[in-house]
Amino acid sequence: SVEASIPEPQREAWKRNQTAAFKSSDEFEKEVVRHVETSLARSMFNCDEKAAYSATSLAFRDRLVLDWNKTQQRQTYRDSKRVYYLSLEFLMGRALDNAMLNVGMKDTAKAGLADLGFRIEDIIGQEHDAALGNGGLGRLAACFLDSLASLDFPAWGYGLRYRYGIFKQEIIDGYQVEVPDYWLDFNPWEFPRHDVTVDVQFFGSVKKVTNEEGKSVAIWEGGEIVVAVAYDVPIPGYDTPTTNNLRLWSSKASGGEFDFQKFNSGDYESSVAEQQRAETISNVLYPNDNLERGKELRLKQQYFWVAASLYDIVRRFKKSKRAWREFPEQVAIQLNDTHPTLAIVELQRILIDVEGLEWDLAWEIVTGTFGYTNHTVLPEALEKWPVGLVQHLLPRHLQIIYDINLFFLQSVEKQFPDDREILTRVSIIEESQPKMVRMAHLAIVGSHKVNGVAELHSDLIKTTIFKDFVEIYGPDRFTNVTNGITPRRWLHQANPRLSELIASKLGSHEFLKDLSQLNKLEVLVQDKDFKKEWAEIKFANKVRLAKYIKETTGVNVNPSALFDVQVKRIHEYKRQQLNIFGVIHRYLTLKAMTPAERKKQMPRVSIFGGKAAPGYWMAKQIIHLINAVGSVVNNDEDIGDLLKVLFLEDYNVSKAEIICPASDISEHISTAGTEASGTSNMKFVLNGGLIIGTCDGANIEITREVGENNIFLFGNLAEDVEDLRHAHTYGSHTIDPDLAKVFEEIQKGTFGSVHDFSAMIAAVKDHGDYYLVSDDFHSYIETHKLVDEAYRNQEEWVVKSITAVARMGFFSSDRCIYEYADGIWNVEPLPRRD
Ligand code: T68
Repeated sequence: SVEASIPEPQREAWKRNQTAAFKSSDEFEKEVVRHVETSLARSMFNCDEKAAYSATSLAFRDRLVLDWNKTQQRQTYRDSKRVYYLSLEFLMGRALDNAMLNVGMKDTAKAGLADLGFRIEDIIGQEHDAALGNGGLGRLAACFLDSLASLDFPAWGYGLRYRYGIFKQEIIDGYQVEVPDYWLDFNPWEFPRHDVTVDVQFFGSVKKVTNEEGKSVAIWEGGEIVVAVAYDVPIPGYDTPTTNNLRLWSSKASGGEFDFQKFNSGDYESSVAEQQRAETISNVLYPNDNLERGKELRLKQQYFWVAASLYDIVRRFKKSKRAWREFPEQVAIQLNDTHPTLAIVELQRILIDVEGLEWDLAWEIVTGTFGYTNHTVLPEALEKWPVGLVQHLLPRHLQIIYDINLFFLQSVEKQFPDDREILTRVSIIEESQPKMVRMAHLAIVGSHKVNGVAELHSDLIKTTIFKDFVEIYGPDRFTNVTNGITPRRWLHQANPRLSELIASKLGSHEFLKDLSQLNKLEVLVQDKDFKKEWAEIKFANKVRLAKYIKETTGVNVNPSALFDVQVKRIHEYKRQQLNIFGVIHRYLTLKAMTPAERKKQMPRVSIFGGKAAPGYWMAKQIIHLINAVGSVVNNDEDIGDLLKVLFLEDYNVSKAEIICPASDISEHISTAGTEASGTSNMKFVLNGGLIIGTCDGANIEITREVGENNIFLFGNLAEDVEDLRHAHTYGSHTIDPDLAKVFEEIQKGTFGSVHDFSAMIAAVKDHGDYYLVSDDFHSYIETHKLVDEAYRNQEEWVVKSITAVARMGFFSSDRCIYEYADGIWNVEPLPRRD
């Protein structure tokens, strides 16, 4: 056993003194007070909510670390295969509530904190979100970490420790303003590992030399070194002692604080400048979602993180003293999008240049190790890097990329001897001006599996952007793993009352680990008391959101109105513009009615939230229009409670936890074929909200599961999009008459800023309506009428809501992890038995 490594006499002393986790609220209180007095160096007379939060978190962190130690010991001792999830983004949100629930100690903490004079909700509310991500891709990584730990998989996440996460959004005069998110002033959840460092090389040159065996080898020399320092974040599983690790790298200059030579020679400024340049690498998260802009610093971030992570993974493998061939039997690495694709090249480099393996064996190891997940078909989001930039920053890697490409194209040529075109199409190097490295092609060639994130999306990548690769490798290299969400955070934590109601009916909380058990709720749809309680919980959640809206915007909303929510990154393809045009149409319709007619209408609250990338001008105009419409509609006395329009500032994970449980209907209305999956669609339905959506991404599978009667679908299908776009450009393009009226109203100045909004209108009227806003407008409006009608029948609505939740079991991220483990990683859980 592991213990045998300590000699007998000392072993006793260690065992006797081992730290024990708190078991009662008394013991928890002791820990909190100790942390206030020692770790925070404060007295009990000076303990505000922030300090109480810090001390509570430290008490829980201590607990997690004890579990973390044992989990890591066992994984090392058993030498089992591990999964490494490489993601440039982990959108974790708050950690304390999650840690309390996952270790099953929230009630204990609540009692202890109450004893000390605090309300647990206030303490939880002190925490700053860990917002190291943009949107769905980063949140998916966070849900996967929760599932991996909860299911006892030996798994690590690897990412970057950005000093600044996604910016904080403020709305000033209706416009988005970005404020830096400095979140690290006190972060109790991370452990700096100043002893775990990796030197990462950049720039320099390559020389070929002949070694003693007469073999030509490449030596990469010169350039500069940046040091990667590890920061570890414990990831607790739900209802299991398994605690995994998220390792985030931070950059610092080599040579410590600053270059002493330069310092001593009097060049103080340049020595500090060098330190700052090194630190820049992990300074800031790029705030674009579904867009790549080819900035040098971004490529530096990618290589810095990939090189440090691979060094760490290889170092761990080498300790096992196994043969290199066994590497893929011990290590599975998943690439979250193409951002970590350089890992493929880096592993090949380590194996051939550092470890001296033959190319072919090395390449077999590499492809056996990696899997690649694609998250988008949007052309502007596919990563490409100028060859010249890669050459400059990573000269040896460019050579290896060229060699990978050469061998790949040679085999394609053999397979398709009469087809020159295919070589141009699939080449890793795009022969453009300037030449570019196509990261998706490199990721496909270097992986044994490529997956999309919902059925439609996985089919689309096979028939469009990666079609040639299906011809080359056969269909088996491509697979689908439909996304999922963790029910721990998105049901149990966000909606505790609903979670408890379900647990009381199912007899336990087991459904939180086996979400398919929700289907046992379906027999209860005729149970009057159950339906009543179900409806009461939704109402209470709406009251809570209404209170939040009042506090943050000053607007009073009626919690009995139909809450209609669209919260996600602002993007033309996600079509918030369609939503706000629809809202204007509703406003005009109400205005045209007599007061008697108006009385018969269903009151609505239209809620928007989401960030626009700072450089995405059109997205910012959409935010502005939503706010402009809100200030007119919300102050119109003819309208009153019949329509309110809100834009909630700074949408993030912790706000999603308040918003998702409070929706009646949420909007997932992307142009068909553009949203790879979507995951908030799943969060809303799991919380008893229904969906209005297009036949896109996971909406299609949600429909299959919950049934067509329990979802509101509208709009053109993906298969028709191309023809419609063609017709806009080459045929006559008529705008939907109701939409034309909306445009006229905007252009009259009803919502101010005619000039600002003209580009949004022109995109539809004059520039080909790429996102099919006009084509889908009529069916969108008609479908909203159906929503209003359905909502009138509250009895039926609740039945739909319960039925939909009962059928959502498939969308747990636990199911995703089992599919990845089985079909891509070939790993097994390693439960702890203590
Ligand atoms: C999202 N992608 C997809 N990208 O849009 C969404 N992009 O449909 C899907 O559900 C989700 O991934 C999970 O699979 C993103 O969120 C980004 O945020 C991003 C970040 C950097 C560069 C490109």
